[in-house]
Amino acid sequence: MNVEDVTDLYEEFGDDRLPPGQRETSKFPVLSKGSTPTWDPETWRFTVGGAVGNELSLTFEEFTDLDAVTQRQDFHCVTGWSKFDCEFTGVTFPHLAELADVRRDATHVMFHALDGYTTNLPLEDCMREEVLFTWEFDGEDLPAEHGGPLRVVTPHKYAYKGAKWVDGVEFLTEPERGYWEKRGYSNTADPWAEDRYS
Ligand SMILES: Nc1nc2c(c(=O)[nH]1)N[C@H]1C(S)=C(S)[C@@H](COP(=O)(O)O)O[C@H]1N2
Ligand SMILES: [Mo]
Repeated sequence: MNVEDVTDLYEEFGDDRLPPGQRETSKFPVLSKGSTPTWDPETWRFTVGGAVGNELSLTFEEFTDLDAVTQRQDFHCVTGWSKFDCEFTGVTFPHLAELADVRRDATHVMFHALDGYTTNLPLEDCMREEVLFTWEFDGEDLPAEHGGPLRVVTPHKYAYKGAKWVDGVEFLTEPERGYWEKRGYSNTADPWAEDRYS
């Protein structure tokens, strides 16, 4: 499969690929607020709702049948580590937004996950090709502890903006805060501005 290298996206935000205050690691640590949730492929649905013209409810098979891309991206955790050159396969956020026929009054997005985690972003921060709903990491099924069956990755933001075990996207007409955004982590989460805390 063709792999698109998007690791140069940092040029939009800062001078260095490694954001300030981060150190590079080759490991892939796991950070979850609780334990890894189980999922049942029979009942699991990925739902899209809120300010959309076309609500979606997709099985995992239907989701992975959508048009997918593979990208090489960097991953920045707010706790100070960055992992370069992660290969993720998935559906881009703009593609999903198009399928859901997002309404013109939508301004913000809330992601929902199986463990009760939520995270929010302005719509414009989501409407980028690098924001992926991914089920494959480095050519293998995304490991459960890293968010399998499906997670979001946000290489232009600290990784808490990417919901693991994502099963819902809600388009909002006003801002709301997610799990960590209510508990002191930055609402904006720009790694190159070191927006770690609010
Ligand atoms: N559903 C869910 N998504 C989540 C979290 C979580 O606890 N639950 N933790 C977030 C945080 S704080 C980080 S740093 C990344 C960690 O991803 P990783 O465990 O794959 O390294 O997932 C984010 N997404
Ligand atoms: Mo984190």
